[in-house]
Amino acid sequence: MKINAVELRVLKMRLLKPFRTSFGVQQDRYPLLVRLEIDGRSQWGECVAGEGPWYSYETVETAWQVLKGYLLPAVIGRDLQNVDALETLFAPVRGHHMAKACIEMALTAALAEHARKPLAKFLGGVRDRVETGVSIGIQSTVDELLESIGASLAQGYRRIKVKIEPGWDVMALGAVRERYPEITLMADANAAYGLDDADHLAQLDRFGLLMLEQPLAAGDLVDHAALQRQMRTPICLDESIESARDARQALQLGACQVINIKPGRVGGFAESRRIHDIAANAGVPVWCGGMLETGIGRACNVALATLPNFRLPGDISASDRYWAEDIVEPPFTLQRGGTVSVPTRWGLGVRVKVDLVERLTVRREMISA
Ligand code: OSB
Ligand code: MG
Repeated sequence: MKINAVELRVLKMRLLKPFRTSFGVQQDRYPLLVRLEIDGRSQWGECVAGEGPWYSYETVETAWQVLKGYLLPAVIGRDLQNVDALETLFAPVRGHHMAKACIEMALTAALAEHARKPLAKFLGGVRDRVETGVSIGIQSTVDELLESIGASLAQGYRRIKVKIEPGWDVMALGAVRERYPEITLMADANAAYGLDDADHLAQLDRFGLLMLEQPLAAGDLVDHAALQRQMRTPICLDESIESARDARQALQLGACQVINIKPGRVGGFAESRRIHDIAANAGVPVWCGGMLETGIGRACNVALATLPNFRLPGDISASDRYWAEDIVEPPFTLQRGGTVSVPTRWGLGVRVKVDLVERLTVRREMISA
């Protein structure tokens, strides 16, 4: 397969509700999309980089520059029979896994289409629906939090993740547990704490959380291991795991008992698969995180979550939790048992609404040889 050219676009899309985490509030999302011209057809992909360098050092702007300046010149016009060839060409660029991932995932979808398989089957998936949950942002009041959880449960979601930060943790989760003693509940701190907070965080043990996601800074594997020794709640790593090497070292250190895999964060499907296998061999479950994706990135996440060691519900909510109108057809909808169905069409499995994408585009550029 040959990538003849790549179109980069940034869209502007308003989230239905502002999303607040320990690193800030987001109301508008500016997804970076790529459209590969490959063997005479178009293959869409999505980069998960955020608008500012909060969750990661990567941003929409850095991804655009690294794609345009380094990654795309290395691959445009080359014959690529598989993803290994792409990874080899990308290897000289240090980091920037989000920029790399959007091309890797788009190429994989194109290879799946070429092999006349749905992406999930092409990846080796074993499920036709995936379990999902919701990620609930930091609210102004406990009443609003309880209301938001109630609404999600009423819609059929079965796992609730609550964003926390210092000042919005023990009290908020205590109120949730009092109202909903039985729900599958977890918390995500997005790196808002330090090891000095270990005693405070250990108070979360009494809430029977499924896990505590990324309590400490991304680089603090050793401190996560120390914290895990001081609390019963399983620690899950998100920001800390950018590669299979990170996963291997985190597990060796005892820094976590669960891993959140976002293919867009780790460089794509191939690296996700490596992390999946390392975790499986260690008896550690993984689940698929989300980055407020459009239907394009969501289709990739759904496909990945069909692999066997994705044993916990993902942050893969339905399209209507984020967008008034998704840019793919059909949109992702919530099915019985709090699941999302895996597309069965070849390749990415959803059709991109090109006219809508066109209307939402705020920046575009064609990169060719
Ligand atoms: O930490 O998992 C996270 C969204 C943006 C950046 C980081 C995270 C999140 C979420 C939302 O929690 C997950 C989703 O529903 O897409
Ligand atoms: Mg997270």
